[in-house]
Amino acid sequence: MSVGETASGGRRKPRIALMGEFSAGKSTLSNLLMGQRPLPEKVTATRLSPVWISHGTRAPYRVDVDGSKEPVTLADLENIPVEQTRNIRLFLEADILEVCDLIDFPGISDPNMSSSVWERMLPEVDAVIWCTHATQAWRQSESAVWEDMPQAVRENSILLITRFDKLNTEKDRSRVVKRVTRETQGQFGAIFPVSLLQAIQAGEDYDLWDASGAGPFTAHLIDVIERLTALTARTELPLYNMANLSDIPAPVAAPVLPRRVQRASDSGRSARDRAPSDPTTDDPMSSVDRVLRSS
Ligand SMILES: Nc1nc2c(ncn2[C@@H]2O[C@H](COP(=O)(O)OP(=O)(O)OP(=O)(O)O)[C@@H](O)[C@H]2O)c(=O)[nH]1
Ligand SMILES: [Mg+2]
Repeated sequence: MSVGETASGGRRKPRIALMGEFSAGKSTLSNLLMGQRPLPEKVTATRLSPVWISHGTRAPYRVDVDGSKEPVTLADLENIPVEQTRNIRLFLEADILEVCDLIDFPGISDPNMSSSVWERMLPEVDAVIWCTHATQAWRQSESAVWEDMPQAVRENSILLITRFDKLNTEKDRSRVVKRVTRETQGQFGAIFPVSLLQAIQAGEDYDLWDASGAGPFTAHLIDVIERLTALTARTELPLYNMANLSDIPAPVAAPVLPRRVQRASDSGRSARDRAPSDPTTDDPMSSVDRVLRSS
């Protein structure tokens, strides 16, 4: 699929990539946001092409580097030839996919995989949720990749310090957040520490959900999607292809936001009214979905 082309033929949705080092929690996060677990979450690095996930019921397929398409099965994702595959297209009926596409990237510095496997997908991207391991946060390899990211993408991106439960003392936690904040100054729209493990375990417990970091993060994510929706209404070209947001043509008319992307706070309901969900039950409503629904 070429840059700017939409799966449905309609106006395209913002495309949010999940990026970072291997095992940082990219696939776990994609699954958490979708409230379903189609992507493998592995202790060891997975060798998987970028998985571009959109709303719908179409059968999955792979897009070869030459542009040809071929049906694939979910159970067989890990046997798809990585170097020859541009991306895997997956269609699911998760609520979050009604307002954005998610692209689950492979780890950035897998020695067994050429970086072109993920680099060739970058021009499709509007924003990134970058997952960095709390115990080795913001390595040189991560900062090197981020340095090359256009400002238009950076300012709409979120840095998630994942696996935060692996830091045992308050002193360690505060030190990591301070250092990463200092080292990435001005390079992300926002930074959040999060334990995806605790977010999954939180179930319907709001206090645990907020304490995991997932509450503040998902509230911010809704703001980002709202902003991106306004931007992508003005251009078919993904923001990666813009040096600056000022390159986007001015709006002809104020974009009309889908109801689901309206701020949750507009409804006058507090975060406490919005229940997180447990992706371990096959409930298709993820935490973000519920926040969107409550608007
Ligand atoms: N303790 C803890 N484990 C986590 C957390 N997030 C993810 N994990 C675990 O880390 C492992 C790797 O997670 P994935 O989601 O597969 O990581 P990934 O970034 O997609 O990894 P690759 O696709 O291989 O690059 C899995 O075993 C997850 O359960 C977290 O916040 N805390
Ligand atoms: Mg993964």
